[in-house]
Amino acid sequence: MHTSAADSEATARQHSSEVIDLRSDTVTKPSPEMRRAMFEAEVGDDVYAEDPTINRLEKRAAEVFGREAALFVPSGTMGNQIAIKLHTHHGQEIICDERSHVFEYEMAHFSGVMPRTVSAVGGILTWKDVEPKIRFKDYDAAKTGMVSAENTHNMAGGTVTPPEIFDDLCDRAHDAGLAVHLDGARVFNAAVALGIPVARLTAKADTVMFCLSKGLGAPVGSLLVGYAELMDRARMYRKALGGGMRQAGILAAAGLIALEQGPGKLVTDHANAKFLARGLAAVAGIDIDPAKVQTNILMCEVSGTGMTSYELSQKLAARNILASGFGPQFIRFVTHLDVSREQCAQALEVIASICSVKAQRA
Ligand code: TLP
Repeated sequence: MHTSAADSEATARQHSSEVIDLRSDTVTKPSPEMRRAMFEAEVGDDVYAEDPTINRLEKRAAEVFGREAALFVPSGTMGNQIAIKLHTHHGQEIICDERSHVFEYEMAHFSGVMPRTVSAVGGILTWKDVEPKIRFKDYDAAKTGMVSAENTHNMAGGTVTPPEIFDDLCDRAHDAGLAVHLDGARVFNAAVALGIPVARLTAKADTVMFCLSKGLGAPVGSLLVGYAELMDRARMYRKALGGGMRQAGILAAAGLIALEQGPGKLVTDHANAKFLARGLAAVAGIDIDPAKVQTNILMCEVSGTGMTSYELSQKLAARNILASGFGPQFIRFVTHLDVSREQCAQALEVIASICSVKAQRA
C-alpha cells in the first residue's frame, strides 16, 4: 500500500504518546517539517523589525487577511490586549459576550477598561445584543470604547458567527463611532466551516487577532492584523508588554508552515469532532447535540452522569484520556492535528465504559 508523507507523519504523531489529549488544540506538537524550518530559519532582532522570517510571516498574514499590516505576538491573549489598548482609553468600557476569552481569562488589566458583558445566544454577538449596552451620553461615567467579538466562540462550543451577522455588527458599531475587534483565535475554523475565505469573514473588523498555535499546529504565536498605522502603535504596546522577542524567527518559521498548510487540515478536525459528538450523544448521562457541533470544540453537559466534570475528567485521565472541565457541569473535548479518528473512537469507548458503570450503580 502506498503511504504518503502526510500519512506517515500522522502515524508518527499518533504513536508518539499513549495519551489521547483532547483538552485543547493548543497541545499540538510541531511537525518534523516545522522543526526543520525552525532549525534553518534566518533570524534578526525583531524589536528593530529586522527578523526576515517574522517580516515574511507578517507580510503573508496581512495578505491572507487582505489587510495593510500584521504584527507577530507571543500569544492570543497579548494580541487581544494590544487591540483593546489600540481602540480605547483608560476607564472606558468594552462590550463583549460574558463567556468571551477577553472577559473570562484576560480581564483587560493593561488597558484599564471595564468589560460590559452581554449574554449572546450561542456566543454569536449581534447588534441587538450590543446596542442597548452602549454608553455615550455626557452623563455616562464610563463611555463605550469598542466592541469585541469572538469567532469561533470557544466556551459556546466552537460556534460560528456567520458573515452577515458580523458585517451588520461592524457596520452599525462603526455608524455609532465604535471600533470592532475580532478575537479570531480560531477564525480559520470558522472560515472552513462556512466555506469562505478568512479575508471575507473578517473584512469589516478594525483589528483581528488569530492564533497559529491552536488548530493550525504551530508551537507558539499569534498575529494581529489591521491598518498599518494601528500596527505601528501595536508594535509599541507589544514592546511595553514584554512581547518583543528578538530572534523569534525560529517561531515564525513554524508559523509560516502553519499558516500555509494548517487551514486545509481543519476539515479533518471538524469531521472528527462530529464523530465524537455522535458517539458522546449516545453515552448515558452526557448531553450534547451533535447537530450543534460546527467546528473542533465540543462542550458537553455531564451532570446526568452523576459525576462532576472534575470527577469525570479525573477518571478519564486515569485511563489516559485528557479533557478539560469547565465549571462542575461541563467537559470540553477539542479535536486537533494530534488526534486521529481511531483515537477518538478509543476515547469514546473509555468514556462510555466509565459512564455506564456509574449509571448502573445509580
Ligand atoms: N484558549 C485556551 C484557554 O485559554 C481557554 C484554550 O485552551 O482554548 N481567544 C480565544 C477564543 C481562546 O480560546 C484563547 C485560548 C485565547 C484567545 C488566548 O490565546 P493564548 O493561549 O495564545 O493566549
